[in-house]
Amino acid sequence: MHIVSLAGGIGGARFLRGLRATAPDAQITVIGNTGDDITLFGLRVCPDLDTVMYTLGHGIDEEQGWGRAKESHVVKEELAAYGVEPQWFGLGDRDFATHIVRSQMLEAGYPLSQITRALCVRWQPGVRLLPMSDDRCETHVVISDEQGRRAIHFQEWWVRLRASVPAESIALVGVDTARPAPGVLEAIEEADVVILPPSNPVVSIGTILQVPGIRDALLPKTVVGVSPIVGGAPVRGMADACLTAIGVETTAQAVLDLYGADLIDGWLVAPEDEGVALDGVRVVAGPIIMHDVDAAADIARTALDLAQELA
Ligand code: GDP
Ligand code: FO1
Ligand code: CA
Ligand code: CA
Repeated sequence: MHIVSLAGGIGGARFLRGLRATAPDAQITVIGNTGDDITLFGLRVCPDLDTVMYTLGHGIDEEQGWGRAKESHVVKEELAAYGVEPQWFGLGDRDFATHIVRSQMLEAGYPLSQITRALCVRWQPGVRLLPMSDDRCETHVVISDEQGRRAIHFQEWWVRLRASVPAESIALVGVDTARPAPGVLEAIEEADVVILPPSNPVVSIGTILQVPGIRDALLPKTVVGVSPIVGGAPVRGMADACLTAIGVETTAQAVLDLYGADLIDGWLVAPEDEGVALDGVRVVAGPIIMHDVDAAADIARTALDLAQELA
């Protein structure tokens, strides 16, 4: 069986760990969000790809959900001693090595998809991890503050400002001319089922769906999604700030409506959201909190069984 999954960072990665556990014989292709990517200190950082790679490769800082386990921050301290900005983004020493390898390969002319494959040789994530696109396309957020109305990189809004300044709009810069990375459309075409993990519906899944060709390729497929919103709030993080920015309520219903019945065939919600409904979509209520790998595997199993039933 071939499963395609779209994924952001922490929510996506933890779900994929469960999916891999419950479907060890399946071929899983992950299309990762690269809208969060940023160049810092001359190095290309791909937070969501790395979160998936480290989580599935047993190298993640489990508590934090991103970055490397057993991390140290000597390079960050040394950069700060030179007064080099930004100081609000915490790159660890071990993580730096990944960005050095990636940046070196980019400089040599390799596309991100090939670089990601090379990095995964070390991490052996047990899935095929593809960036949504080899073309640079980054999420920016329009805010107004004492400096006026301006667009800042998504990471500055999310990490430095903790999404506390309202986003007036969110734009994926470069998406108009971005093409799906090699293998992305082919994987969707060949997929028996498509599973959307509980990733951020705006800046993770929403970003991937904006890459020209990806959403259209998904429409004829059987797609089952897991709601990232439970009882009117994100399970973790600040996804509500992203939804508000695009005028969508923070509910499991509104996220389903946002994705639409043309895309979604099955939708898993928490027991408290069991009233959620949309014509043409099978909504199933049950536990969707990933307390640990076993819980994530149970949720992935429910999603997969539903997808196979609907396929
Ligand atoms: P990020 O890139 O690190 O922000 O991670 P993702 O985009 O993959 O996922 C973030 C989303 O996952 C947030 O909106 C959370 O509400 C959701 N999420 C995190 N943990 C869980 C969980 O255990 N269950 C569900 N249903 N959603 C979760
Ligand atoms: N998130 C933070 O909240 N603070 C950080 O300093 C930070 C550094 C960081 C470094 C590498 C990486 O792969 C991820 C990192 N993250 C950090 C997480 C990440 O940037 C965001 O949570 C996501 O991009 C939002 O999905
Ligand atoms: Ca992300
Ligand atoms: Ca469909």
